[in-house]
This record gives sequence, structure tokens and C-alpha cells, in this order.
Amino acid sequence: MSTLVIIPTYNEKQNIIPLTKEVLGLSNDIHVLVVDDNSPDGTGDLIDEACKTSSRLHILHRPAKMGLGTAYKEGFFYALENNYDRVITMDADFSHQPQYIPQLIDKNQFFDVAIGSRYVPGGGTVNWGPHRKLISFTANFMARMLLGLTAHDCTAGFRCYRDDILRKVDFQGIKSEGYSFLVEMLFNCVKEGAQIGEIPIIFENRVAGKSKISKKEIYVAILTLLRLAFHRGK
Ligand SMILES: Nc1nc2c(ncn2[C@@H]2O[C@H](COP(=O)(O)OP(=O)(O)OP(=O)(O)O)[C@@H](O)[C@H]2O)c(=O)[nH]1
Ligand SMILES: [Mg+2]
Repeated sequence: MSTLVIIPTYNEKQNIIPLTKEVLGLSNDIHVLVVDDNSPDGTGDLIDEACKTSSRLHILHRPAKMGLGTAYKEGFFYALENNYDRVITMDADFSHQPQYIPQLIDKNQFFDVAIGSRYVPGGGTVNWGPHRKLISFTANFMARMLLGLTAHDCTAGFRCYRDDILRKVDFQGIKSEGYSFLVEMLFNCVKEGAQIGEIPIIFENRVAGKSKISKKEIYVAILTLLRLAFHRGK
């Protein structure tokens, strides 16, 4: 069973080489696809160089910063075209620790989508201020209330999808381009009958590099939730 780990990057030069090494070191069945948006810090060049010595490392270059959601879409398309059995999505900044990947894969044997969750017993966040906690709690609360989702961490980006659920869901049709893609994708998977499982993870704040999440993304996420809730009610 082959796994593709999709890692979207924008200015992650301090993280990307150690991260891809650690992920590829877990198993020979794991391949990594970095989707880089022409990072000005040269992240893409580092991966180009590393690809010369690893046949399990791949890169998609995009011309400019185009958002996390569209990066996932291109990654999913690549995974299905190349017949991977499952797809993992994770951030490049070590907030999603590679050590959890084997547990995510195990969970994915029984659930169409396995989520690395901060909000199940044993999970949590490290070094988060009250503001960040409040935003995350509110987003999850709204997603569960408005969309009827039962997962405890609906905004998590650390997930493992089976290929058959990706073939069923019209992910290309997802409107969200940025972070709110994650909620819309989960909503669409559930609409297609996906069974969702969660494993606890400790989410560590990034140590190197800068966060790309903006205030605008938070407003867009609220609008996305309202749009999806409206369509659900129809
Ligand atoms: N390709 C691509 N990757 C992106 C884009 N925006 C963010 N990313 C990547 O998506 C992942 C998540 O972004 P972060 O900045 O860590 O956002 P976050 O984890 O919500 O915020 P922090 O906890 O503050 O780090 C990282 O690997 C980023 O490099 C984008 O527009 N294009
Ligand atoms: Mg991050």
C-alpha cells in the first residue's frame, strides 16, 4: 500500500529538508510531494536538489502564492493520477509531527478519513496563546453546530484519506482556496458517506519560519461555514 504525503510550502527553507527526510525515513512505501508556490526563500530549489538523490521525493512548482486549498487540490489530483492508495496532508513547520504518521495510516485502514486531532483525549496544543485557542475552538464549535460534523477537530490539516474517498469527492469543485478548504473538504467527504476517525496529536507551534495565516483567512473561514450551512439547509 503506497502513501503520498502532500506538504504545501511557502517560505519553509529551515524546515523542509529535515521534515522530508524524517517522513521518507518512516517507510519505503511513503512518497512525499511538496507543492511549492515559488517561495522567495528558495524552498523549491532545496527540494529540486534533494529530488536528485531520492526517487520518493517529488515537487510541484507553482508560479506564485495561490493558497493552501488549491495546493491540496493539485496534490490530490497528482496522487490519483499516480495511483497512490492513500494521501496524507501535513504542514511543513513540524506542527504536525511525522511520528504520528504510522498511527494515522493504521486508523485509515478502518476509516475513510483519519484526522490527527488536537481535541480528543490525549491530544492538545503546545505554546498557544488564548487568542489562538479561542479562534480554533470557535471555528470547530461552529463547524460542528452549523454543518453537523461529528469530528472533534474539523479544522485540522493533518489527515489521511483513502484513495476511494478522494475519487468520490468532487474536490476540484471546492470553492475555498485557503485554509477553509479543510472544513469544506471534510464536509464533502461526510456528504459522500465517509467514516471519520481521529487519533490524538500534540500540535506544536512552529519554531522556524513565519505563520502565513492572516486575519482575512479567518473571515473567509466564517463565510465558508455560513455558505456551507446555507446549502446544507436547502
Ligand atoms: N503552497 C502553499 N503553501 C502554503 C500557502 N500558505 C501556507 N502554506 C503552507 O501551509 C502550511 C500551513 O501554513 P502555516 O503558516 O504554518 O499556518 P498555520 O499552521 O495555520 O499557522 P501557524 O501555527 O502560525 O504556523 C505550511 O506548510 C505553509 O508553508 C500557500 O499559499 N501556498
Ligand atoms: Mg503552522
